[in-house]
Amino acid sequence: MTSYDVIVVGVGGMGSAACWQLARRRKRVLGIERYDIPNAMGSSHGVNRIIRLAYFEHPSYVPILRRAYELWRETETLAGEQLLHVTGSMDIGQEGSDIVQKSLESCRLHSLSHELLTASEVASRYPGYALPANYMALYQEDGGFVASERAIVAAAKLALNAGASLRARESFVDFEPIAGGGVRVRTDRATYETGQLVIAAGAWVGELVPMLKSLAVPERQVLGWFRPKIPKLFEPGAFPVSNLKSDVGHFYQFPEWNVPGFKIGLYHHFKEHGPADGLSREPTSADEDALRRGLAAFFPAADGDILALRTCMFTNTPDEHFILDRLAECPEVIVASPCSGHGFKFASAIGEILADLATEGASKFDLSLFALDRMSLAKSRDFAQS
Ligand code: PYC
Repeated sequence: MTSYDVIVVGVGGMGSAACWQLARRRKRVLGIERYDIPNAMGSSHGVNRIIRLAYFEHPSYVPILRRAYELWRETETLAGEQLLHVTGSMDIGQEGSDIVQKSLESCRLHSLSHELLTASEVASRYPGYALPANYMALYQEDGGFVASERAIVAAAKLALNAGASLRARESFVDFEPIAGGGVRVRTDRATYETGQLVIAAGAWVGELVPMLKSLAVPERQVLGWFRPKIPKLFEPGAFPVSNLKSDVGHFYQFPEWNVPGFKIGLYHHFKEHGPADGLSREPTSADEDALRRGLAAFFPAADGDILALRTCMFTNTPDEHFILDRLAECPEVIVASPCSGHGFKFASAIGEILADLATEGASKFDLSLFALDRMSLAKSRDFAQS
């Protein structure tokens, strides 16, 4: 039976980075992916994902984000391709809103340069934004986006070049601890032995690790690209990425890049939950209408013809923080990646954290926010049923 130092299940954003970080340490690593590398079934396709430092979700993410920026830069140097594009980022809400306050808290705690802008200041700097007068924005200059599909390709190639084995179209079936240490991993094609098992299976994690079913719930998400009526307002130099919380939804948006159209998403779109393979990948006119509500309210100059709609998956935890921990029942198994829709930007750093956990037994980052035991199972059952 073939044996490895580490097997990584899921070669998407986190898994590809983990495979590379392990292979560059000269570990025998196998990455297993049930679809293709890359693919359009998971959580990272649709061209790009936002990256930002002023983290309104929690200030504890900021040190990991700083490392993620460094590693994205290293990845692009080694891959010979720009992956991280800095446009500046804005967190936008009504005056006194949580999103702006929490983003400000992260900036102050971590000494991040930032500016608070009124709606009219935003309009004069970035005229693609048409915010109501009672809105304000926190601008942070380091925000931007990562070319997510290309980043997976880059990490997978670096992993292969450093000696990793990657196998696509192979499905994980189950694992069992081996008496005396290690884990036996069964797939639909083979059985392997490994010292450590990293499960970075995104929206499939709850199916692969049944105890996580109620803690990591897949959700259908839709991204839309629309033809701007005034294209120059939505070019990367003219339009910072943003998260905008409003009475009509939490929208997130990008300048036009790489494919035609201004890109917008509605966070927790229609709150459609279910098994990852059961959620429809087919976009509908109702999906388009939901995104157009954001265009009409805040980006009227981008409210042109529809150019593309893509579905992807979120994997939500009850408190929307990540899971990055070992399984108490089998400590050789490390789980990563239920990221509640905001994880891709971290993939470069999470790859390194997973490699540190698998090879050193610890990370230099405080991972307590991501520990499994923070979530009581009773609460999570309520969450799974809601
Ligand atoms: O991290 O800014 C973000 C984001 C918005 C929607 C999904 N992720």
